[in-house]
Amino acid sequence: MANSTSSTSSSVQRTLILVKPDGVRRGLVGEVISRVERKGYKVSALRMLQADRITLAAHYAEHEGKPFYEPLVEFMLSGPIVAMIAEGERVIEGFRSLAGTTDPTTAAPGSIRGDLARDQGTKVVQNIVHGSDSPESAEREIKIFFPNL
Ligand code: DAT
Ligand code: MG
Repeated sequence: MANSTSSTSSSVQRTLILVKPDGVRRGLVGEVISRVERKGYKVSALRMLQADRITLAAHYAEHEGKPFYEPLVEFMLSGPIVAMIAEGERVIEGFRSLAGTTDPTTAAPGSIRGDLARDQGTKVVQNIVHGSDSPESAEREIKIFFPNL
């Protein structure tokens, strides 16, 4: 078989997940990890860190110049974050689905953002988690937070 259902082709992926400062402050690290694990993905690396501006500028390069960019960086500097790598078939879209859409007000109930976050009236949306949005982003972002992996 030459298509994607071939038993010899592999769609195992890696994605970068961040629990943002709001998630850490609210004690939701375990909840996020638990949802990732219950879905069946493997957490293959995990670290807690205080991000710095250089790291965040690299991570959020695509958003530089947008109105929410500075508030986003300030928010991400406001406390420790947890970075992890999750692995599994189609984990990139799978985790984006677990996370829910960007705006927590309308993110689907059942998703991390839909269940656990809401608009706080801040300039930047605070929505608990980050998840890579493509294989290219995933590999780029993993290198930023896990340079040896
Ligand atoms: P996502 O995190 O769903 O991939 P994104 O990459 O477009 O969303 O944006 C990064 C973060 O910036 C997002 O999680 C929350 C914040 N954000 C995005 N768009 C915003 C907006 N229009 N106003 C305020 N904050 C925003
Ligand atoms: Mg994004």
